[in-house]
Amino acid sequence: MLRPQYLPCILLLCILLCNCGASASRKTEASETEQLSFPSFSADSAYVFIERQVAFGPRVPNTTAHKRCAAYLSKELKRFGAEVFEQAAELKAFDGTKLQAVNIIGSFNPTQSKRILLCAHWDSRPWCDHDPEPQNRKQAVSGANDGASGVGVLLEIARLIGKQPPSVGIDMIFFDAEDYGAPQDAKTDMQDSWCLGSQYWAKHPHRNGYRASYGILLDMVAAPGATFYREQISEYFAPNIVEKVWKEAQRLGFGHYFVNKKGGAITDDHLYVNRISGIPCIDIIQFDPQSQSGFGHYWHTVNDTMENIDKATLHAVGSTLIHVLYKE
Ligand code: AHN
Ligand code: ZN
Repeated sequence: MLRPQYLPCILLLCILLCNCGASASRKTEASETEQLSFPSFSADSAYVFIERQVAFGPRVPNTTAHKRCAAYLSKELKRFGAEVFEQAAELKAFDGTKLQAVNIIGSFNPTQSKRILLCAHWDSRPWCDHDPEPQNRKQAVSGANDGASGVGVLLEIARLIGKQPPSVGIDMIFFDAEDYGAPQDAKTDMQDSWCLGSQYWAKHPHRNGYRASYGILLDMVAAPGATFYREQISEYFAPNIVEKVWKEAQRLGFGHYFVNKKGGAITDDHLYVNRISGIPCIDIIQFDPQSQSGFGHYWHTVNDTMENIDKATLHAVGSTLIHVLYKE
């Protein structure tokens, strides 16, 4: 039988239990609202954006495929409502070749002062110099993963932003001439022979005094089972952005892709955005400690094709970015 002296305790217990229930249901409501209010990233759509780029052929500067793809990328950004700048420049490659390069920039909500920069390179490498077969090494890379994947993810994000703008302004830059770097057997230290488009943009921003709160670079974001480690140049210049993105990825259940461990220090477009523009910028780049190059087995080989593009990887990267952007 219930003794009256226990009554206050039982009442207290009831109150506590009820409160727990209420906060649990509030939590579910919050995540449901989040699900409803954030657009959902379509990996199928990103896949098609990659396929279209690859269909032009290798996007090597000074080729027809390159010119046609530039027109396609500008047209898509405009279709999704961006203000588009095509920044053309003649850039000198390590071997003296003059590259007719173009950085393609799309601005969403251009009057908003809080801005985030999203970038990827859109050119492809003129040589498969890491191919195990010597006879393949003079061919250009198809660049499905190396180049087209980052741009594909960004075009899908552009499509979603066009339909439902986030509160921040977004600038997308598709950098040219990232992948014309000197092959490893070149005698001198040629670190700055890579990333020519981003070096040019950082020295000549499309708007005077351009600022963004931070930047995110995507490079090789579509290989099956890809792993993205916390890249060291990103950690040095933008540790809080690395933390924010990796934390969001873990929360969404993508911890197998976004490995919470230190990776390599990689010369990529973000280095120049950090060093020259002073905008803290991270790099989400495939890092595979098992492979010889560190960038996966298809890197700079004839196998960087659509067969090695994986929608599950695209989904992990795209969804993480959507959550980061719409929470700002
Ligand atoms: C270097 O190999 C020095 N950096 C890699 C940058 C890169 C090439 N990203 C894609 N292709
Ligand atoms: Zn490359």
